[in-house]
Amino acid sequence: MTAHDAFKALTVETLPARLGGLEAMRSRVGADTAAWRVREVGDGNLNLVFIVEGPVGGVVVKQALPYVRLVGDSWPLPLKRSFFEYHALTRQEARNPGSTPKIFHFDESQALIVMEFLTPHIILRRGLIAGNIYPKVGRDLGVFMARTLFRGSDFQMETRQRKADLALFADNVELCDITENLVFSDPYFDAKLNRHTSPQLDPLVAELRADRDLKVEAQRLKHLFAANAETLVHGDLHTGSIMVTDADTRMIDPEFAFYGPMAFDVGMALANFWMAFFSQRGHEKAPGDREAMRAYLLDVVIQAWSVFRAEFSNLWRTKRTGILYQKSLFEDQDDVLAAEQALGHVLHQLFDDMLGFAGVECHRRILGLAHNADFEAIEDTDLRASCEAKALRFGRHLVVNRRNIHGIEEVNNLAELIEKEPAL
Ligand code: SR1
Ligand code: MG
Repeated sequence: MTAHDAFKALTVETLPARLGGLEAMRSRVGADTAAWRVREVGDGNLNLVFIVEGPVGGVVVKQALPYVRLVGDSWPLPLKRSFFEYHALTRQEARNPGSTPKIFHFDESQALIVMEFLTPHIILRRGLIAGNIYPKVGRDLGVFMARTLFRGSDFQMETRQRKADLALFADNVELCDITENLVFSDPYFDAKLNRHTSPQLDPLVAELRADRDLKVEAQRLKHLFAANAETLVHGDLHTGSIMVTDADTRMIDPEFAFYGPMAFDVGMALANFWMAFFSQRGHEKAPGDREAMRAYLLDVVIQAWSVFRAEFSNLWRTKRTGILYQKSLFEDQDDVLAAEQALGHVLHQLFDDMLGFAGVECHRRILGLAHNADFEAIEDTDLRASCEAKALRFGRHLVVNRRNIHGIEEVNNLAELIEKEPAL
């Protein structure tokens, strides 16, 4: 394919002929395309994903479609999201080596990326639903968030370069628009594409949609999301965007990347562990048999947040080379305490904002268009609704009361209390 070929979606049948000439494929899969085995494995909301295996090895081919896969061609979506995913992956890899799949080839006109086939990794969300414990994930996630978020910001980056990057990613308008609507607005009114477990959740949904404080706070968070171009965020960092083994953690799918608030990635990521926590009751085969899993999930939250804080603080002290909180004003004047005081303010604000973003993420996964399998896989709808109701109440508390919460343990205590109470 040349750079100017018109876009055409790949199929299992056409992929070998269309990609068989690429050195990136031949060297990693094998030169004889007749020996390639191609599977379409994408079950996400937006794209096609193929695993291609052959005598030499395997790769993943991800291709964007010109519409939202979850909804169909009635919702067009530009192919350029693949360009943003490619550029986000290269930046994340540079900022935290080994944390993303390796990229072997990018074709902008075909909106496709050939990348490392991560095996035996599985999508973290699936593992958590199955009740698996991954010992490294909290730590790895904390490090990833601290490094990518700090290093893409004016805390570290040379400001001309950061502004150029900000301009590059500013064109990811349509993906931002999805988040702006699906996360921050649709859950709070009767939007067309919304759905929820009905009739069980109907009274609670009506209560939340009539909750003035909640709606105002959700819009303040949307304001922050849209107006605070602080760093290059992943933009969709949930447990479906993380692939794991016991020993390895990789972050995938940053097609929603743009310059936004640091706290957005952290809040979205932690919210998905809290939702996994609230969903566990629905996956029990015998009463209480997910107790250890619940404890593990809260522990991941503690680990991810404390490692994030520690690594962020380490970068603050050793790599603060950008235009913000210059060392020339603080350390260079022998005023280390001032630098520490400023760090405290930054982390405090980040914590408050993170809780707010976590709260709206809980709401949108239960009330909006894009639900998560943690709850959807619970077949008994009464049981599912009871798990979801707890996550909704938890989310409401985070959004509305976030400024009066003083530590991550307090949030986990609240989650435990809500989880034990009757929900509906
Ligand atoms: C229409 S896209 C719905 C959701 O899928 C993606 O993974 C993002 O989370 C988005 O909000
Ligand atoms: Mg995705």
